[in-house]
Amino acid sequence: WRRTHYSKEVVAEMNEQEVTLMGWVHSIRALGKLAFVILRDREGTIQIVVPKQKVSEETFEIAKKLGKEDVVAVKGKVVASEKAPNGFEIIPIEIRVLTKSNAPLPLDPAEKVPADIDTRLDHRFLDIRRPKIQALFKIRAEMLKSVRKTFDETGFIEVNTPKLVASATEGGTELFPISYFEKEAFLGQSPQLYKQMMMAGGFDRVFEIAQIFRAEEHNTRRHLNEAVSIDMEMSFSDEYDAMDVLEKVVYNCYKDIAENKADEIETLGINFEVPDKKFAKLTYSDAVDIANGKGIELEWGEDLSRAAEKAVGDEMGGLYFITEWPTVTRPFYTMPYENDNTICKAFDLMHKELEITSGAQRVHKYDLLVENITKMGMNPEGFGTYLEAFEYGMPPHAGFGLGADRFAMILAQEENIRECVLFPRDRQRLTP
Ligand code: ATP
Ligand code: AMO
Repeated sequence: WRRTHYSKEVVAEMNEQEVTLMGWVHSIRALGKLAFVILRDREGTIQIVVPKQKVSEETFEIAKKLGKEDVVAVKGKVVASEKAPNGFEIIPIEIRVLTKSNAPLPLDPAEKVPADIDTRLDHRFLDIRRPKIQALFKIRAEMLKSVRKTFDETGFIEVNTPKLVASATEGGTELFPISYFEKEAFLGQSPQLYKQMMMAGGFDRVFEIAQIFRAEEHNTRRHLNEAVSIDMEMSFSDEYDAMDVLEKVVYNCYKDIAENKADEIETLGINFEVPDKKFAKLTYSDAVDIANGKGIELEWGEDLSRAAEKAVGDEMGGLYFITEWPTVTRPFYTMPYENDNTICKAFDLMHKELEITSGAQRVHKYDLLVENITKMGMNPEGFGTYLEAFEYGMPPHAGFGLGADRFAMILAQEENIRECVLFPRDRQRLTP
């Protein structure tokens, strides 16, 4: 047997047509001479009606004995019926049980009130069978598809860089050390150094969508220890060019999801609005003023605290950039302004109080880069051929890292980043 249709593809107009459906038993109700089976597949659910008089004795016996989450194939006839939920029902010709499920279930995908998040993540494969969760991950997949499309249309080349690395790139977050034969090595925190080397390689515009690893000690609803980062780097460009590309990438995701994932949005029960094409811009100094104005203590030069991010997020709402950051708050590779090197050409893209992207124009001058590395207490010798790339013709360049999991969280309007990752890695969780 081969599946002929997904549940969603069957309509009343197919009256009398034979179809083969495959999926899981979402629920089963067996009355004396009648059984109702709700079959669930990737695209939804469909009702199979099994009247004793209209099916073979064997089919009726099989139907009656079905259990929740058994995997079945049903060959049946579409019968238009005014009484049925969608104007038709399926009367089976034959039912095959492909696999029985054990009972009771540790988590019931048909349950209206879901279990707590830890139980759900422990039995994630069952949780993923729930239509809401399927909808969420289809939206996430549409996001990644849209991102690739926008990068492709704007001349970016997709690259893959190593995740087993020899050094840190992002100060302020810890590295995961690993044993790499006789050498010291780490899991990559960011493709930062590699994407910059691609600029020295003459690629002009590159992007990468890949895992980043960060030994964040704290347990929050917006941090993971393994996240997916959408990174890009572009040559002969400054931070404003990078912000323009980011606006396109983000806006197109909203647009594509609104256009192509209307059913999933409905399943999630959210009010999904496409933002304006251009996002507001605010300087770091303005952000400090807003926070101070709301009674939050914050000195110019400090990174924005959670309280400050909340205050600014309340004031701004939606999507907005924060630009012109104090140089001391950003990594060594960030380009300071020529006329005032206390501020730099860095930006963050925020959604309300959540940072979803960091980016900047980079230092492309060798001497300044070495000076910055040294000033931040690191040894330039540890940077190997990264620094060499700046000695033989490095173009001016800019780029950003957009957190895919955080962006998915915003798009699906979820409060906890773990909801948007199939198998999240946090302080407590290393399995499944
Ligand atoms: P990035 O790591 O790229 O800067 P982020 O959004 O992860 O971006 P953090 O720097 O981790 O931001 O955190 C932003 C602010 O929130 C920092 O001031 C940090 O000290 C604070 N913060 C982080 N985690 C917690 C926590 N669990 N409780 C309170 N404050 C926190
Ligand atoms: P940054 O460290 O700000 O910048 O990271 C970029 C974006 O990645 C996401 N992110 C995370 N998401 C979930 N859990 C985490 N622990 C986590 N850490 C980061 C956030 C963040 O905005 N090299 C620079 C980017 C660049 O300048 O191009 C960088 O890594 O959404």
